[in-house]
Amino acid sequence: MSSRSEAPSSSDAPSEGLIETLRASALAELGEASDGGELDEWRVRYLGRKGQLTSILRSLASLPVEERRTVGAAANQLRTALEEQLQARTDELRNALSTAAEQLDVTLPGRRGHRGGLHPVTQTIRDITDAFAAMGFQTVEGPEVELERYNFDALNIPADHPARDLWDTMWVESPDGEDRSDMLLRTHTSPMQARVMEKTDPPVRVVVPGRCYRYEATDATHEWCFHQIEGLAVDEGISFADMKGTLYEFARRIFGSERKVRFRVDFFPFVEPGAEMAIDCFKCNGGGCNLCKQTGWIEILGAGMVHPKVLEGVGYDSEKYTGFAFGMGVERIAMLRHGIDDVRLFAAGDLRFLSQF
Ligand code: YSA
Repeated sequence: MSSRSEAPSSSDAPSEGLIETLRASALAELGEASDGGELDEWRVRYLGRKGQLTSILRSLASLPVEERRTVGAAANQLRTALEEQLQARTDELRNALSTAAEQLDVTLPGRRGHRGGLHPVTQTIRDITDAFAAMGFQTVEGPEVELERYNFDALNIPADHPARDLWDTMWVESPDGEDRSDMLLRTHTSPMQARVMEKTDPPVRVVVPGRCYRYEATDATHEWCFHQIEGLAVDEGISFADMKGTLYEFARRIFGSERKVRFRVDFFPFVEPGAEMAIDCFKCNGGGCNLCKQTGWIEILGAGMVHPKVLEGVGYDSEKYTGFAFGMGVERIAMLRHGIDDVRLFAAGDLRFLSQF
């Protein structure tokens, strides 16, 4: 509240003028009181035992009889008026408060908060690495900006080898714009084979999830940036049968025990022999449909026995140690598991798509 009137001093003889002055200041201050505490202070200031109006009423006795009658009537009339105004202001503030309370309806049901979730590619990576962890494979990660040496040379893919055409490459420039020519965005996760073996003596059992990049046009099954999971097992006496058993078990855990698995010969310069693995199409159960391009089979990964040159390149004795390796596309597997028909949906950032997983 702003201005407050002084209490009438003993030298101020009660008069009708003084009462009118008091009425004006009391009503102005009452209008400014905005809560119960301020109303109570106001009441004490004007109507309390030592309040300003009470003091006037007490000092009426000192007035001559005629004056006492008129001034006393005015003071009593002011007391009644102030009491009524106090009640009115109290009601007014109470109503304002209850209106605000009505606007906040605490009985309404709460608004559901948005709950985040894992991206379907992340979920698929976790499911696959968990399946391999149960078979003794450790998960490791490696650089996405890779040296040409690991991406190609260490994998038995020399500069003039036609297999380099399979992996259209994004080469990396140094910050000053110079072409580094020996650095690239890895085209597959296979460079981690040599990186892991250089640092580890056999036995080796690892899976390597991560992003890969290829300079190619995108379509429903090809992205320029996608994920692979590499697998590598090297030890004494590892055979093709171990590879098949491991990959069968992976397929059973990820796609269910009712799926059939097919191996066929394939070529990769860093394996000998090489294979591709397919599962029977779960949409048509192998009968042939648009999903499996009428073949009844869906290819899910490339694999093979690690080429002796790759083992020797990292200093392993290829007479003593053998191993198998494989590489699978994570988006393609997620597409198969969830019936998604376009790989580009994964990176489009559309919550209508992502919130389904
Ligand atoms: C083969 C033998 C081994 O011993 C180890 C690994 C491999 C795999 C090899 N490094 C490789 O990259 N083969 S691949 O070019 O055929 O790709 C493997 C998988 O990645 C494909 O089956 C597919 O699922 C996925 N892929 C490839 N290009 C893709 C893609 N997914 C989305 N977009 C693309 N552009």
